[in-house]
Amino acid sequence: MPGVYTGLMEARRKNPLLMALIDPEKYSPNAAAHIASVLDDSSFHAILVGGSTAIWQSKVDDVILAMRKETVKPIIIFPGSISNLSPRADAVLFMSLLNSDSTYYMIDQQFLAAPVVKGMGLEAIPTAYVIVGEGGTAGFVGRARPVPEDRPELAAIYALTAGYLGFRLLYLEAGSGAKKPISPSFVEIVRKTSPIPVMAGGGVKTAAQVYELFDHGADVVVVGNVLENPSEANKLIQGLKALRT
Ligand code: 1GP
Repeated sequence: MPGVYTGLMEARRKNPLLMALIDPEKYSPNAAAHIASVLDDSSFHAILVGGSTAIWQSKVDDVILAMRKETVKPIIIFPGSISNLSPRADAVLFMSLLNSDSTYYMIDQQFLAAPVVKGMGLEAIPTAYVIVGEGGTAGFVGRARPVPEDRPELAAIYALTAGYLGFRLLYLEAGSGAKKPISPSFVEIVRKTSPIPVMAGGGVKTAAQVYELFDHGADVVVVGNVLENPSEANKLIQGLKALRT
């Protein structure tokens, strides 16, 4: 059986990828189970679980266990901190926040987390995390020096750096609940330089926005907040059905 990263990259050869972000602070196990069953019958390729603030681990375990019963899609931790880890997941985006002013978010927390990830048996997917624009809570908590929205060439240099350092994904983050997503032209400029697949997330609400980011080269688009509103989530999922071919 291929690993999670390998499986996703195989899927990427056919279509760009969609990932749903579930923040365990915002979902009860029942609500998480419900959204997982909806996502299981959708074009989404994987479910990310995490948020920017700390959370106790048993809550993360409960949310993942509840989702596990409803979906066969890979469940990947998107950690805000070491407390977001859970052995119930399939993998973890083992992230370094490259444009943080603090070594804590670049390497210190990863140092603390590495033995835990190993002990939990999680597949670690080396991911370079770069905050763009307003950056939201992730930018605030992570002490980021966000890349200005009109300077995509700086993010392209981060992409090159991340590739040379051996990261396997680059995540461009506008911040959860951002007023607008990272612009498609920004993603396009980064993608032209990036030696590794580019993820974009933060503020994506509609299928049209997802398609636009895909058209401009995003390998992965992440949506989170919009899934918390059942009617908006349904509209988004229906609008993305064309990806299922
Ligand atoms: C946040 O990029 C993700 O880390 C998703 O953002 O919640 O705004 O969709 P939204």
